[in-house]
Amino acid sequence: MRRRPQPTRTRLTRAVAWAASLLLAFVLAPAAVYPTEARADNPIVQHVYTADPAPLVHDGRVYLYTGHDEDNSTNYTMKEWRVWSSADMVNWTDHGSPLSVASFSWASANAWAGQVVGRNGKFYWYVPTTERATGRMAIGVAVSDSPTGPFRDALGHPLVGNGEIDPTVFIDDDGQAYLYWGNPNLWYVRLNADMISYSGSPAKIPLTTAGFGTRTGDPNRPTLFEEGPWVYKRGGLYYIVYAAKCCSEFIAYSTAPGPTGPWTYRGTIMPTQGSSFTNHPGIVDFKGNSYFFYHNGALPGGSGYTRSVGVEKFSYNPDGTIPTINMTSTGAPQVGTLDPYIRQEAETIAWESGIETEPSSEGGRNVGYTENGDYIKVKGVAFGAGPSSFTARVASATGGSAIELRLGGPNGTVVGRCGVPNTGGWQTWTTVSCPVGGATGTQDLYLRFVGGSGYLVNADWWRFTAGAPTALPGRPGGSPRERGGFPRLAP
Ligand code: FUB
Repeated sequence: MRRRPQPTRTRLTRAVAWAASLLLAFVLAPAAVYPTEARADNPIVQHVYTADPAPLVHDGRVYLYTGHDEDNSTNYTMKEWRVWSSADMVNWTDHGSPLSVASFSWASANAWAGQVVGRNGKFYWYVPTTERATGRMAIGVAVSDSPTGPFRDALGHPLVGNGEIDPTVFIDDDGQAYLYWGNPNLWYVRLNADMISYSGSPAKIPLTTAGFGTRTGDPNRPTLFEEGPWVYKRGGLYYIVYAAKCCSEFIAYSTAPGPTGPWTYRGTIMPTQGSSFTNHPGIVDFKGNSYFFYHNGALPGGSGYTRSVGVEKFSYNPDGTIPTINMTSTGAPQVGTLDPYIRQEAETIAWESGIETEPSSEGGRNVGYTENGDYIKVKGVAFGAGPSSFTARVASATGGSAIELRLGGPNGTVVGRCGVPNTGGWQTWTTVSCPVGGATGTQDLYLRFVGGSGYLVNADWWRFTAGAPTALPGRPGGSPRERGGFPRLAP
């Protein structure tokens, strides 16, 4: 039997668990009275640090591409890019890392801020990374048939390289695509329809104070433009949103009547906030709302080099200007609900404490490294008239563990308890089921892992089955222990 090593938990995971235990003391006492727990949903991801958000809307989901600040990073220790997706802006599925510095044979380090755009049924990921031959930053492009990858280097060499960073790509209504990037300058070049080559030479956008505001105190950089451009068009107006001033940065924007200008400075979107000296914008419309993505240092251990991505909903002013948007810990409201009667990936998470994710031998990813009391919150689960049972795909190399199903909070009402046997290995999968009672309406669901010491349960996916409870504890069909000892049924 292959035993999974029991690595030391990351500082981030321990820190989040510590923060969660503090939170329990202050938040969960009221939660015991009020079943709907008011709970932070920013940062979007808690089990790894994330940075440099780039959202993409495709086929009813928002895909979020980020960098990954390694634990204990003290100077942009970033080896890979990550992908997340959501159908409701609060429950985010972890798709892992389909692109890394190692994906580019010509690159040596630094998985910095990129963006993915879709065209002709393919997805193109433009990233800045260090070119080994020159030691300077260059822009690479990777391609995939799926928004979640796998992505492969489209060229085998940089698309363009001049030592500057932070590519953003915009495709105009006439089909012309533009690649913009830069720090300290702001460059653009016209991309060809193949999205992996360009016409003409890179050109500088004039950084005038009328176009990009006035910076004081740095004669080399007279305007506010610093880095991280994000270009898009709305209602005939072109927007460029960017990190301004340094350091600490804030987020500003300019508008223009065309994709190359002339630009007019429009002011601040997000003031300097949030314990990170950088910030980075990404804006999309999704299901009728507008969303602003950014990063800060809000997680335990967070800083300018251990950042995490958040999202806020906003509305444009009637004249097309963008209001001031502040960072919050509550984040964007949920769009719709989550259907518990179809397969849900265990790594679809609104909030968690203590868990990590890893590649699953059955494809995709699984939740793992769970210890006693660790939990996953899934927000706004539409139980309706209520389920009769819960089914999960699990693996474990230890016995006597269970997944508790709780409502409203990690210590909330128990509506089911599914025992998890020793399956013979952490990637040896079996399906377990248990009865459920008392889960009706729309509720926040907590999957809480309980058992002895050490790692307990890996979970790949789960779903509920609708209907009145049928297999009660103590009746034929499996012992209460096998089914996890379901404690009680609600009236
Ligand atoms: O994450 C590395 C760099 O920090 C990005 O490329 C910049 O936008 C800043 O966020």
